[in-house]
Amino acid sequence: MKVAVIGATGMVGEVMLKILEERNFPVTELIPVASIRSVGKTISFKGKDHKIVSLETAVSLNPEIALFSAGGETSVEWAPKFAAAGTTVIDNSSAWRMDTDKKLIIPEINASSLTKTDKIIASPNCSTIQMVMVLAPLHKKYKIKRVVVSTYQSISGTGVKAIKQLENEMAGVKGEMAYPYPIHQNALPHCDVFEDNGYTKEEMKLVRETQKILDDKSIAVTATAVRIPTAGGHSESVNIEFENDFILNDVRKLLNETTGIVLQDNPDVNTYPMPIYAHGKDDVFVGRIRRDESQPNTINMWIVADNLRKGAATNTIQIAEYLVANNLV
Ligand code: A2P
Ligand code: 11C
Repeated sequence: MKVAVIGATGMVGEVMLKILEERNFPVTELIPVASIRSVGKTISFKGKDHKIVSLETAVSLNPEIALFSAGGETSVEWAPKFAAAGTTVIDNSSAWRMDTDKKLIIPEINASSLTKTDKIIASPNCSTIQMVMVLAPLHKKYKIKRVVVSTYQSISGTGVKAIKQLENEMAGVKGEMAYPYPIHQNALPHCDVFEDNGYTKEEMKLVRETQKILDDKSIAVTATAVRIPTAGGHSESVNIEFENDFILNDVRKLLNETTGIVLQDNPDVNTYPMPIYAHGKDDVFVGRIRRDESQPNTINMWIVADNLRKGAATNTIQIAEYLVANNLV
């Protein structure tokens, strides 16, 4: 496969390259793409240097697959150009997720809906992926009525600028700010921009993308997204109300048996998911599973995943793997 990685020098792009290597994705030719600032520089892939090219050059090279992670604007403009040239685009930005003609895919859940005609495929937002990985098997068994989620999101979700801001603040150095306030020793109830309804875009992604992936508009979701000064992954406190009652140990067993989920739930020995353990891993970790004693058929849990891996690069590459395995490219 001729594979273009759009945004190859970015935080997610770099992880994409690493994962393509790790999982031995059948890359016969790699086409790394970044902004004009980076064209001509080299990146290393499988021990060899590769020259970064422009988007124009990449389209003309006719890759079979293009993995996009260079921001929404680049995807809006360029994904259709690649698709028109016959390339299958898998897009990690928010550009196409809610487009009614585009599929929003978490491979473990809904990859079977993909066909050869899907030329632009969207990968969900990081905080959505880790939550819906856990919600999907529970919805199937107990039918979800309502979800209340609060996130504790890593600064790596914002990009290099945010990591630099934290480093500067910790070193007491003045520098460019990724956030409107200090992030060191702070918590910002503000991820992405505010919408007219008073929620942030990140919060509304959790609502809209969940309903689309689970193909069920009746699931009520309400979210509060918070940025905290951690680097390894996003954490989420999730309260789920079901139509039907459950036995706690059945829930644990179901999640433990679900591919892509790791159960870390033993309070007796302080076992629960944390970003420092999820960092660098492709699984979604779930723990602190307990009955919500304030109302019937309701459960609380804590979900953690590496936002740059399963939340972004890994999910995108798993979609590509599914396409290759099923002869859809
Ligand atoms: P560059 O490194 O040349 O700026 P991050 O989200 O971590 O900041 O990374 C964004 C990625 O998207 C980088 O690889 C960046 O390249 C790339 N990028 C940003 N703007 C464009 C653009 N207009 N065309 C192509 N790539 C872009
Ligand atoms: C964050 N979820 O951590 C973001 C990063 O919609 O793809 C990715 C933004 C997106 O803030």
